[in-house]
Amino acid sequence: MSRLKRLLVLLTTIALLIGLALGGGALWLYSDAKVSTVGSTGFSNELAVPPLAGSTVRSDGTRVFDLTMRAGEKEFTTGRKTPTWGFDGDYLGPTLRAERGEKVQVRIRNALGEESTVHWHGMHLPARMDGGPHQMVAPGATWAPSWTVDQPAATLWYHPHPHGRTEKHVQRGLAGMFLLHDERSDRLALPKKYGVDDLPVIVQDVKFDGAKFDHGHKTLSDTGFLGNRTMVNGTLDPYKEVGDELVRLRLLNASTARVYDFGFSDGREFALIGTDGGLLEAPTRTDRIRMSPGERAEIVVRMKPGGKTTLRSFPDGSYGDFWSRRFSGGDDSFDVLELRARKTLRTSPELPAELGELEVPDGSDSVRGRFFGLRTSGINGREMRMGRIDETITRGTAETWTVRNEHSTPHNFHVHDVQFRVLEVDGEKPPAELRGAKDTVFVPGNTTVKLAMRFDGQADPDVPYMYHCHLLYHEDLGMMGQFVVVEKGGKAGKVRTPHAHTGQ
Ligand SMILES: [Cu+2]
Repeated sequence: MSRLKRLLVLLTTIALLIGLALGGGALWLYSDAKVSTVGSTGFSNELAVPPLAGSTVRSDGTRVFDLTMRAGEKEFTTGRKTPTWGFDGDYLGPTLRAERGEKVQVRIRNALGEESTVHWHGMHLPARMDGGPHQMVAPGATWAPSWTVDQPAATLWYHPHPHGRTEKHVQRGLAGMFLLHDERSDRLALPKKYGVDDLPVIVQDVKFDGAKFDHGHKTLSDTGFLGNRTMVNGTLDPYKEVGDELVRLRLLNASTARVYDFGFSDGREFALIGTDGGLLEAPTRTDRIRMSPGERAEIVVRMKPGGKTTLRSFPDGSYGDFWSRRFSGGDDSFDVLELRARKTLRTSPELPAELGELEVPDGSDSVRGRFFGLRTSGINGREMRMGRIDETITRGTAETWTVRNEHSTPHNFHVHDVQFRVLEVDGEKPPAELRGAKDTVFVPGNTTVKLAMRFDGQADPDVPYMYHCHLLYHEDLGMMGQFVVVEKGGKAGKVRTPHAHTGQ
């Protein structure tokens, strides 16, 4: 063989080997990306139920809660102490409960070594009480926002919102539920014994490296952290014994990037009774509910005496191409929570045919539209800037927002202060699970949603609310924008660069 020929053979062989290695690597990454705990979960731990937060009522009627953000450690597995953060306890926080019309105040003490915030996700309240990145709480300081609850009964939640560090703060354990009830919900024959037939179900995916959390992002995953197992209310492999025929689960996806498609292992149907912003007008029967990070759903499941069923998250092939689906968790499945019914069950009344009243506008009185194009690099081509107001909205008006995911990476969209109605998904009427009041909506790759919302709170030209992708890695990267609500004819003020609140 000539020298040239030998060289060609050598180069071809090298190219082939590199090709094989790359192909093999891609194949390995592809198959390694899929996670399932279905059938391999022992359900050996009794589900923890976050305690109801204590409160005092001041002479003016204000209900006052106290919460302390602090570091701790928790034995998720016996004998292994994991460094964590929590509100009052080691991990997560107590469940706050208040009634519509009540004035509430929450005194947040920051006993962490770094500044953070607490945002009231889903709550309708003045911008300066919102707990976004403009209301930082310095280490050692106490921040005490107060507002009047003025929205229907709902399953809301609270979590930190420091700009650029939200993923870390939530992952370490800072999250809790905030339940609202009202006269109407009090009258309805729904399961409502907290921790008995009305269960908070805070779902998070986790990964451990020995005793410690492993918060690393997987290669090729562009949505953020994806764990290899799930826990509920901070309990790994959880089971819950139930003694009622009907059990209400208040599902909260408190994961930072993972989308779940919940159903039951035996395929049983359940009633969906509420979404982010409260009760639906009527229960709707289904066997699946898809939830992206930050979303809530209230479902009611019927148990048989002595029966068992498992809340499972199923693979969801309905979003993204096969590549992005695999690397954003769409092919994964989890056994999340086992429900074990006692041999004798208390009889539950049938679900009411009518539930809540939707207070979200239907788009017919929208005075203007806005467009939000989503890409991981930013919204409408811009990265979040703390000192820039992106949108100025007139108080008392309704608007229609069109949100388009402009590439194949999954995103979702959360708007502070308001609840919205999903008018359309890709031009079609939305599925039943999106027909209630929402504050967070999944926006799969190359999908467009239309949302109608009304801004009827206090005007404040100087303090913005946020809208953003609630996949926390994306949010931290700057997939977020700011809006102010002003009186008619008003202008956005000047947003001050925030100083951490240091009041005691
Ligand atoms: Cu996103």
